[in-house]
Amino acid sequence: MENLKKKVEVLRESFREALGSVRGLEELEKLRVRYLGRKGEITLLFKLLKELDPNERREAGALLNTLKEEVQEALNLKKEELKKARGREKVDLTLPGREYSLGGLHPLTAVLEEMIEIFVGLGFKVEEGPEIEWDFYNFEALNIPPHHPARDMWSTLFITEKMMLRTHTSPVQVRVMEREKPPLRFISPGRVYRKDAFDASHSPAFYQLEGLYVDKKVTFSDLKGTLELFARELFGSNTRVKFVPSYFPFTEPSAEMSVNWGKGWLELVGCGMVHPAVFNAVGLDPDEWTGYAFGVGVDRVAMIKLGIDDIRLFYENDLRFLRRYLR
Ligand code: FA5
Repeated sequence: MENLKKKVEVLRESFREALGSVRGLEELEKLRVRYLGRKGEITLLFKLLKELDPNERREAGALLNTLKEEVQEALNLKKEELKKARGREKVDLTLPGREYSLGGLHPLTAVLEEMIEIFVGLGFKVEEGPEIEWDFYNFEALNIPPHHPARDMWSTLFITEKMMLRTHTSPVQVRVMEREKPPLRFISPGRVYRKDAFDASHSPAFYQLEGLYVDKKVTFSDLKGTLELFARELFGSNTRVKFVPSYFPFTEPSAEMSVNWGKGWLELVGCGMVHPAVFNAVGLDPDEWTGYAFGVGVDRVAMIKLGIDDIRLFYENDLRFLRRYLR
């Protein structure tokens, strides 16, 4: 009898241990067979009952039954637990992995950054100006008084009578010259707005990159040389450019630089020598200072660079288009 009691204790202990390390339903079934199966350890103990005398048999039987029930119950509980866990963790290992996109630069941003790098390499600093601008900076200080016909060329959205969405980056010229004494050499990239048609080569919101160089004895050849160099750096050393006389109220003489892009010439840059009236507006003596200024159409540059013939592609946010130019 004592012997049997000990065996029951040992079995109870070993079962507990084994149950603790069960990881799945299959293992659990094996455990059940090992203890309660036809040849299971508990089942075999019941067979020993015969060998005991009748008095002891009762007590031993009760002992074994308790053990059997305990084990059965523990097995049932564990089974429920494992089933629940399996429901929670239904992992389909055949599913393809999830793709996380890191994103990239918009083609306009990428081209703009390349342009900035070229000018920084030539010694230009980078300045910023506001997109909502005063009439004074966008027009008046640039020698475009009220009712000047040039205002029609740059019609835009007005916020108040004196405040508007800037039509070009040239107001930054005025802001910097008001603030700092020459010599000055900077570029200023940014977004500008116009009441323009949305067609293949025009957008009502687009990007410009302004440039200003003010020093003593700056000449038109300095301007030409710099812009030609810029075009060749950007489009390759065989690039052909041409300067055509033009008119801007804030430069004199004025020109436009076009670049040949295979299918013809595209006007990319407005430029010229800083007009004396602009120097006067910012309190610089036009007899002492000279300068050149230019404004590059960033979108047009990007069109040539990427071989695109419709500016609207940049603003449609069609991922199939944008992905082709991700860098
Ligand atoms: C100007 O805006 C002058 N501020 C440029 C300038 C700066 C001249 C400094 C002299 C000295 P213009 O309006 O031509 O100029 O515009 C400059 C460039 O912007 C054009 O050559 C063209 O490449 C681009 N551009 C003009 N309008 C649009 C538009 N609607 N969509 C896209 N690009 C445009």
